[in-house]
Amino acid sequence: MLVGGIEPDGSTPKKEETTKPDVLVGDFNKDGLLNIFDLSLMKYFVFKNNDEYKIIGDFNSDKSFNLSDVVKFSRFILNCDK
Ligand SMILES: [Ca+2]
Ligand SMILES: [Ca+2]
Repeated sequence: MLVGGIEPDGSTPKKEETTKPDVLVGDFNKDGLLNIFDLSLMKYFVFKNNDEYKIIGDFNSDKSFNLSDVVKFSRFILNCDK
């Protein structure tokens, strides 16, 4: 999957691929919403080394899935899911 911006052959990728991956980041249960259920799953999966969760769990876009993503996602959920 393309994460950076320019394809190896120099072509410009489609716009939607540059802005976000084909999964909703943080949507661990894949219901199209970001809420406390995803946070629970994120906390569970953060200790698993699985490439699928590396993409979906990278909430702060630093290309790795770790506790800093969980912290940021927690704040996001607490501010938005009242
Ligand atoms: Ca969800
Ligand atoms: Ca991250």
